[in-house]
Amino acid sequence: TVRHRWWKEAVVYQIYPRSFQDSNGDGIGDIPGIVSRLDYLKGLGVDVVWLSPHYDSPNADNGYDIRDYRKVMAEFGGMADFDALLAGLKARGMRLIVDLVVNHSSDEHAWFVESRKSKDNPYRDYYIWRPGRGDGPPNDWRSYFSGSAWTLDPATGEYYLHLFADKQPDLNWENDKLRAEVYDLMRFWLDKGVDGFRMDVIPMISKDQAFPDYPPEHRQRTEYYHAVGPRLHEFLQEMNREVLSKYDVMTVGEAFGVTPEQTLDLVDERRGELNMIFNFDAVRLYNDGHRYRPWTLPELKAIYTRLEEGTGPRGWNTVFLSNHDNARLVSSFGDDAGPWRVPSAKLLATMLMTLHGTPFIYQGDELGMTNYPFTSVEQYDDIAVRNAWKADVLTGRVAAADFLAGMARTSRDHSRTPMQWSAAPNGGFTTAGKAWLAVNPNYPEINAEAALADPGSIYHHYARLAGLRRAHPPLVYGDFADLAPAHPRLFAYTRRLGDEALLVLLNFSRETIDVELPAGIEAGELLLGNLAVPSQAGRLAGWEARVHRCRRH
Ligand code: ISL
Ligand code: CA
Repeated sequence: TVRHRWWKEAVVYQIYPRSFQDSNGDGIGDIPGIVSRLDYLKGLGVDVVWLSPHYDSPNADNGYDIRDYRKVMAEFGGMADFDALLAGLKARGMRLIVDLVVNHSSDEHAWFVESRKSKDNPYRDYYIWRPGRGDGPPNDWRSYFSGSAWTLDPATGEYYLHLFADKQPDLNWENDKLRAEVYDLMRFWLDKGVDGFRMDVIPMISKDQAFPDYPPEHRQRTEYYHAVGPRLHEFLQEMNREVLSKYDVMTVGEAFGVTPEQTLDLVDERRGELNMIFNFDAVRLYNDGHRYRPWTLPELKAIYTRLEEGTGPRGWNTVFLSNHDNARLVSSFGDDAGPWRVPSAKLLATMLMTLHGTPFIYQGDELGMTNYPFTSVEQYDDIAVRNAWKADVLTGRVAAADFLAGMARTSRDHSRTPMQWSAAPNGGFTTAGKAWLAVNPNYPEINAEAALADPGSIYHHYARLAGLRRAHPPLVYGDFADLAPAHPRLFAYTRRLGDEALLVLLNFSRETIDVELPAGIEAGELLLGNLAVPSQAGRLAGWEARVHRCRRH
């Protein structure tokens, strides 16, 4: 039997602070802005907020490059604002998890400033330094933001490793002192009362100390090489023993490069590592290295079955299809054109909130916010886009039109445009003339004020789904079974716990379809649908989603 835990029952909402709500008119979202929106989150049915990095940072990668792990980013406010956020959430019965970015720091972190000074500096081994090979870097590892993962530092003539930007040097987890520092900074935030961590690219912290070139099978998708290094499980068990086990907290690892088969070792409750991870298979279905890849429903469904089987009763999954690193939910997995946007966004909400695992809602998806109509490279802010443009387009390797077509479907900036709060200028995000990243021009139609006023809105559908989850334990703890894995349009599944089973029916297309269920399974009472007038039993209208009691005989 599965153990009951608050974080299994929770609905999590991700806030990207730069883009959530500006309170002081500088065009940048901030913590007081978040505090002013806590009732909005409570009304949505949120239990836990995950805050993307709020730490002091020079913002080479919007806060994923941390200069001081114990300081709040000045643009976001100060520690008093952070404390007010935590208190405001707790007062409303919600919890807060923060981002832990410890595969790398900023090159402006005091440790790195010291580390690069000399080969015998006491902080030298906080980072990963190697001499070059011939005239070049130590090996063929590549940065996820284009180019080599090694940068030559003139001060000592050695290269430092950075799997991300050159301003994000990788920390050296082989060093006991570094690990002790990380555990210390974790305690700092836990002692303040935060309820856990989302851990950035955590499977990449352990590196093969031979630093070999990529094995041929991992040259394309290098994340499958960098994840799960030789000492990963040892480090995570140590972190759990030293820190996590002493608090009642939740942890979710960003498991870029971890397969469903490798997942249980990270989240098995007997092993004492993490509670859950983000598996990337679903969210990356349409995104093949910045190129759009058409995906099919049977592929998506197969991923959920594979995760169910891979994780089993002693592990736990997450459910998410968007975040600050991916394009918008409704534009990627639904249909954001005209009349289909609202029903398809509600269908996706229904799926996220009824699959087996803790659901993560990304800010703005509860409004059905869409991809931004980017047309030129200058409109993008993301370092991933800007570096790839230089590395691929300016060198003639990729045609500009192809690059832009790919980014128009996959760029991270689609999800980073500001929240659309109202029909006021800049969507009510800021009173500044200009937000740090342009607001989507569809804000007069798509905004929170309109959603709150409309009982049929996507926002209110999420709230009803959160209520349904709370009322029906099978939606949290029940097994998942896909009833029609090969069907190209229908996703039909049951969630069963003991004698109680629910049936979820989703039509991933504009066409009306017949629901073909296996013998012995029937739709019972309708608990929640996404259309004002649900279709008759046995049918689903275009993008219709329904949750029924399940009758079996
Ligand atoms: O989005 C990507 C590249 O455009 C991914 O490769 C992404 O970098 C990867 O999923 C790791 O993401 C996390 O770490 C990065 C940071 O840029 C992302 O925002 C973060 O979620 C480096 O800290
Ligand atoms: Ca601000």
